[in-house]
Amino acid sequence: MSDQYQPKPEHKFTFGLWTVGSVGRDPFGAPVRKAKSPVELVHLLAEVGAYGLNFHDNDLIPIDATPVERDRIVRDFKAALKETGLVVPMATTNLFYEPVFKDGAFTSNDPSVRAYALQKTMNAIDLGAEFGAQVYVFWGGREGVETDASKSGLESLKRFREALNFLCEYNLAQGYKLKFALEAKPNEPRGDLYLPTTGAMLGFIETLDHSEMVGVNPEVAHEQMSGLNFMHAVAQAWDVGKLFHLDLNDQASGRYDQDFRFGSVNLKSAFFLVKFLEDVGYPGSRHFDAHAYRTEDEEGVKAFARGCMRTYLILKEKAEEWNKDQEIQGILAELNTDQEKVSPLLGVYSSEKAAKLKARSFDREALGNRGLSYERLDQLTLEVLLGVR
Ligand code: GCO
Ligand code: MN
Ligand code: MN
Repeated sequence: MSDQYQPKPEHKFTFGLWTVGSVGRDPFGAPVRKAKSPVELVHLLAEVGAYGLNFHDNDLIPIDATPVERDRIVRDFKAALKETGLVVPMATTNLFYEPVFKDGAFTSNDPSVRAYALQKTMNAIDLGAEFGAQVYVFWGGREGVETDASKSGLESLKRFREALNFLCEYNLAQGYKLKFALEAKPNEPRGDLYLPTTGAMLGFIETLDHSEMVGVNPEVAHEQMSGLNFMHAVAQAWDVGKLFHLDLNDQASGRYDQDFRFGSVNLKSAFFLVKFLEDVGYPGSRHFDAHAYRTEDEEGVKAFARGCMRTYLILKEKAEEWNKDQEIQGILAELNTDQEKVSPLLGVYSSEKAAKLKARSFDREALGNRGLSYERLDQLTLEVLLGVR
């Protein structure tokens, strides 16, 4: 095993406590693995070489814990982090598990539920800040409907906006400087979830009072569930300075939310994603929001976690190879040459450019006849990935 695929802190690999902590329960079957305490999970993640971990409030503190229990758990958890050197870059709130949230949290019709959701989130933000989190994720787990008879789509957006505006002010008032990252998902566990894609979230963010504080947390599986190209969503978020965090996993299109090991299904998509993140120098966590197959025991969970990180690092190496490959770069250079020296007419508008462009004649047929070599380019990409270049 080559050492270059060993995870190191500089790679910023993180896992949710709920990911390696998953006991393998699903709608059809009971848990298959024993629940581990947060402290045990810290040690498991340290053993496999992760840099950090993230949690929902109730992954760490049971919802009915007394203040004394809370303090003890926080103390033990901090000690485990100190011992292992693991950090907590992101935290979030569980606003989906308890029956009180069966019809959503911030978008519930019931003002008491909306108020409770705000209270729970402020407490969870305090908890995240106490552990030094810099990013706070909002996944609207049950912000949605089964029937549109139940809630107004417009009113729900207003309620969600109102809650985020409130919490942005709270973040400012407490001096936490957290960045908020909104995570989109098209459906599951609700029939339809509001703001189903990263693009929808990016549009919504611009309507917030403190839009500068709010970005996105795109998840591979969630865009792929919608049949979308994940890397394109990530590129759009990056382009507008909103890629605050991201959830890596994998998923076959059109299925339930599978949360598979990173790279295990759509290898080529995973490759272009890693290449994008590395090429632009994305500075944030490489967070895995996935879990081991239900067939696995503890060793399988470790193999799953190691596999996520190892695949990322292998793909990172492949991206470097791809970038250095002479034939690939030759094709790209050829495709981008300005054969007819028209570049000066592009870019920022001027009346002269417009006039010159209108006066110019283009050989439409010749342009249309040009072969683009994308077949060769894609085959070369596959050969880089398959290790035969
Ligand atoms: C899911 C989501 C969650 C969130 C997590 C953090 O489909 O269940 O991806 O795992 O990412 O709740 O907000
Ligand atoms: Mn998910
Ligand atoms: Mn997620």
